[in-house]
Amino acid sequence: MWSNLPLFPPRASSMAGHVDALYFFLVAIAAFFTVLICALILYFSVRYRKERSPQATQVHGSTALELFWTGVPLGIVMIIFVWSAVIFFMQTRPPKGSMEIYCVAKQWMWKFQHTEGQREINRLHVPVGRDVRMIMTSQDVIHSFYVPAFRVKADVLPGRYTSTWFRPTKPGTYHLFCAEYCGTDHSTMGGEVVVMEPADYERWAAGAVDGSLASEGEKNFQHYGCAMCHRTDTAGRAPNLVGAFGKPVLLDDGRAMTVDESYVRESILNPGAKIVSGFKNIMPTFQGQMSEDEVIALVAYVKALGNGTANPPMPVADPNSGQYPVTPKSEPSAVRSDEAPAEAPAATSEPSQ
Ligand SMILES: [Cu+2]
Repeated sequence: MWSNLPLFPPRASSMAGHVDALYFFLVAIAAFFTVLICALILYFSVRYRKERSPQATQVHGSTALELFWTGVPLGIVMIIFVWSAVIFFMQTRPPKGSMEIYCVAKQWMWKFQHTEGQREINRLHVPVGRDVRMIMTSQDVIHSFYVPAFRVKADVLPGRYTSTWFRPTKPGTYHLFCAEYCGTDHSTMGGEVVVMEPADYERWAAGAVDGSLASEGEKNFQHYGCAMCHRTDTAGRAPNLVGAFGKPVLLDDGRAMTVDESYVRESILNPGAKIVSGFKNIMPTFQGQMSEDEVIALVAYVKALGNGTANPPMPVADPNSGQYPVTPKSEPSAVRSDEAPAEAPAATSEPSQ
């Protein structure tokens, strides 16, 4: 019934029913008290008008009344609080096994990158019935990813990843908005989400021309010389990234944390922030040298190294000697070579798998 009301956007995600139910409850509570108070004002205005003037009885203190008008509102707001919290937790915790799509917002467009390699601007294709997790960042100011039909809205901030998720339930095309005023053309910063049948989506995603996002990250990994230190053997000057993603890691200050997208991003752009125990703070920052898109591809590659779906980095020859180091250098250089590292020859004594 409500879905036909033009005041409301279509309900096209698993979250929409929950959000609407809470919303209608809030409206119902507000309507009930509005009507109740208006009716009482009218009734008392007539009942106690001056011409009839029955004398009002003054009441001083009533424990029962105090308990009633404290207890009832308390009960109502606690219901609202618990109900909202349940929905909030549902909304902020993507189900395990969600497919992941990266998003970079900028003035004034939405860029999306699928792990299969598809890139889109202001248009997002997703399959119906799948949990979709958005991993988002901004290239400039604060934006907000808002799809009314999914009842999903999440801020997109520069300098960090934020994330949200949804499960589309109906194929169709739905509005995408930026819901945070972000400058002159904020109002044009929108697009559409196209929800497709799974088979159609597979066909669409298979059309990627440049290979997967992780394979693009692998190229960046070689290009920026990451493989010189992040080696797959124990001789590396930096942690081995194979199998690292999603696992706990011990830092040199004794803290433990899980390797997630935000940690990988921070380690690229601010490498000294969280050093893995047993390693030195020698990595140069790539802040200002890599675009958010390149960082995202690297994050996707490190993630794929974590679950074994990507090729491990190829060993890279030492730029000075041309040799493949077998022992860690005693005084590692803190300066990155600006030249792209040499391609590794096919035959090598290093373990390459
Ligand atoms: Cu915006």
